[in-house]
Amino acid sequence: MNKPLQRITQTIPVSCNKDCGAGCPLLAHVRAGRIIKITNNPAGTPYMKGCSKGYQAMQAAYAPDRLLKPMIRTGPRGSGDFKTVSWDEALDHAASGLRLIKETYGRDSIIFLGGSGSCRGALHNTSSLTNRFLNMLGSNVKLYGNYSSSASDFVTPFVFGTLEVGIDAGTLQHSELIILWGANIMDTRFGCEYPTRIREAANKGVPVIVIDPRKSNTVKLPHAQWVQIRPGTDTAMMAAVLYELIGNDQVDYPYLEKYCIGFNRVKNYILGSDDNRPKTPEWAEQICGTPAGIIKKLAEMYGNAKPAALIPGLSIQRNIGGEEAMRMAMVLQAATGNIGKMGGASGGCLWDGLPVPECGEMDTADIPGDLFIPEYRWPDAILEGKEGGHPVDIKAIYNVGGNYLSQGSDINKNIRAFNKVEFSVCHEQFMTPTAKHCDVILPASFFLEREDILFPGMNYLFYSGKAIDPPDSVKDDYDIFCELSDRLGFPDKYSEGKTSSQWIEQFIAESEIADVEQFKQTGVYSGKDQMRIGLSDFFADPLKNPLKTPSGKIELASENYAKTGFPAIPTYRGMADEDKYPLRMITPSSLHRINSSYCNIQWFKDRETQALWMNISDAEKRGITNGEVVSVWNSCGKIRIPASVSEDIMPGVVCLIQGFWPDIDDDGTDRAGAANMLTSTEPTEPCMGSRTHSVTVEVGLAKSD
Ligand SMILES: Nc1nc2c(c(=O)[nH]1)N[C@H]1C(S)=C(S)[C@@H](COP(=O)(O)OP(=O)(O)OC[C@H]3O[C@@H](n4cnc5c(=O)[nH]c(N)nc54)[C@H](O)[C@@H]3O)O[C@H]1N2
Ligand SMILES: Nc1nc2c(c(=O)[nH]1)N[C@H]1C(S)=C(S)[C@@H](COP(=O)(O)OP(=O)(O)OC[C@H]3O[C@@H](n4cnc5c(=O)[nH]c(N)nc54)[C@H](O)[C@@H]3O)O[C@H]1N2
Ligand SMILES: [Mo]
Repeated sequence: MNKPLQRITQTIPVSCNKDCGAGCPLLAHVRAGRIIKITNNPAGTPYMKGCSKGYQAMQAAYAPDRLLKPMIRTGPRGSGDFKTVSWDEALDHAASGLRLIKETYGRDSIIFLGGSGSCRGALHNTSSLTNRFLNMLGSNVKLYGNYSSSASDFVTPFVFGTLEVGIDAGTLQHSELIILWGANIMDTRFGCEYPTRIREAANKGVPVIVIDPRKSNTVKLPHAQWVQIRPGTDTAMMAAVLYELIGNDQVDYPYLEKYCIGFNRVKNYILGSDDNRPKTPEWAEQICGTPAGIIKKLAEMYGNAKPAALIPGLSIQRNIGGEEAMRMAMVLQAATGNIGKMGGASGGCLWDGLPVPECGEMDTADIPGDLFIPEYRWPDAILEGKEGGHPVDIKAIYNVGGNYLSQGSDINKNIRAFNKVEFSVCHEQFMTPTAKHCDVILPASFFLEREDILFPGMNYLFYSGKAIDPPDSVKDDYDIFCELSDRLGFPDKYSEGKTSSQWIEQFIAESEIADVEQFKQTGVYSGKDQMRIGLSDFFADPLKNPLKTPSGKIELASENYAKTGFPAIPTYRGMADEDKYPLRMITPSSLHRINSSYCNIQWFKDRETQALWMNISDAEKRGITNGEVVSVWNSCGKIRIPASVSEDIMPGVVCLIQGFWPDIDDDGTDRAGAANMLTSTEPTEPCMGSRTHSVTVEVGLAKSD
């Protein structure tokens, strides 16, 4: 006899479409149309493991505060006063608003904010779908760079001539030493394989050195060693490590000769031949707050271990001079001969650092243009416009897959920018602070509610099936854009007459996947080689396969880089003059959120309380005890939250985990602990990217209300 339908559990392969390297292969267990649990997908390798965000994703899909109906704003921006309307009314309103802006101010007056919401999909990709739409509308103004990796993306081609400098995570099984330099891999994930691979190495007894101002969860790995460092001073410590390697004769000169140019110029800087200031561990101790003896020990371990993988987090480049920290990490891996070797690494960003299997994806229909604004400075561009030297006057915001009133630096400035534009549209799943400031909100589906192909940034493709139906009145971003395109006069251009599933079929047909049925059934397609190391052709034969740098070699000194106005070699820069408050603040990510996503979801909220991490000595100086409510302030803003006082963070540094939506009271104080109340939009140069870890603050006991 057949089982009644409600007792049959189906399993459907799904894959988190999130910005943490994403693409963990998972299985949704569905009974009577509802997900009852999500587990790892056994079709993946045992190294592919999800995290709480994937296993509990249904908590977000079924959250009571999901946006279910289109809305139009009725009260002042930010008030949260909206009326629920029909889809027709909302889409008509959005289309006519955009048309009016375009006709009144020209096509280049609309800016796209967001994109990271679901940024790994071939089709349901908040970035490419929105870019395609705005390009077809004729809007030409583009944001360049991103909050994540601007400095790294900027410098890597100067050194290697390419961004493809990563490794497959499996190659770490050959490492004799892993240095996680500002990388909290166990929480701040770079895809689904790194945590298990690094844990495996640690379990085997491979030393894992974690260089971080705070005791992150990664420090809790077996045999892990925590090296404390003041934020933003990584270049200085790296220079001192190199000083030691040179002095201990642990530099691989034949390797440098064969594969690199410019080491002698770096060496002159390190030895102080140019500026009379040798970059000794004692010199670095003053800057980094790390005892010289520890720096010497680190250099000794590094010089002796072959091969060694120095893996930088993106945190080290989200700093003033973050460009140089990335370049110096590459110099270290070159000096020790660890680039291009199994078990080594390039010293560059691991993320998305190698080609992925061939597969079709949504075309953004780019149009040539020259109106570029650095993403980090979008609110400045809106507030200051052409008069302030920006290329355009922005009059409208199109927000999809972003929550920049929480995540963009300087929330107060961002609110002013949102209040200045004449029109704003948002596709969202939740009433985020950003959605609250928009004129039209269109409720969007969740990744579990639609079919897609995922690019997890490894040599894999994942298929993510539609596990559940979206709530009745919720649409996919793709369908929303199709309907708007109809209204704005390019009906067939956007969709090319295809439904979502027809696009997916097409992308798979364009892919290298031979067995489509198996791909859809298992959810996993593996590229051929899972043990790749970036630049392997070059290392196999540097003369036959030169790099795309001017010299054809790895450029540790780059004349092209010098044209940006900064030295050809990486040097330590220091903090900016305006950063005058006594404590440095870092704002890293949480295991239980992806940026600010899920910060409103009860299951995730229950697992983390926001508090300001503070060292005991800094707290004592200010008369603060553990758990007391403190004010944290600088020239950008002010927050009030409890202090968490311990030795888990080094003296002189405080830490506020990022990704809490601000809750700003009438006197302008945030009570949620939103990190970006205190960050500034002053970028690191020349990349014009984020410097959210180069922030100073003061802390004091909050006066009771
Ligand atoms: N769980 C989870 N995973 C994520 C994300 C998330 O929100 N949640 N976000 C994803 C995204 S979008 C990105 S771009 C990446 C971000 O990746 P990262 O930038 O690497 O992440 P962070 O958590 O900011 O920082 C990593 C560690 O560096 C430390 N740190 C901070 N400043 C410094 C510094 O100046 N020097 C040194 N040596 N250490 C420092 C922090 O304390 C933290 O433990 O992570 C991705 N992965
Ligand atoms: N202080 C500080 N600030 C930071 C950082 C830091 O380290 N410190 N990290 C920075 C980094 S690296 C990044 S990448 C940014 C990220 O900042 P954001 O791009 O703003 O990322 P989220 O906060 O995750 O917001 C994504 C939004 O997209 C929505 N969403 C998810 N999926 C979909 C979908 O399919 N369709 C639609 N329409 N919406 C969807 C979610 O509900 C969520 O509100 O934050 C940056 N901000
Ligand atoms: Mo990011």
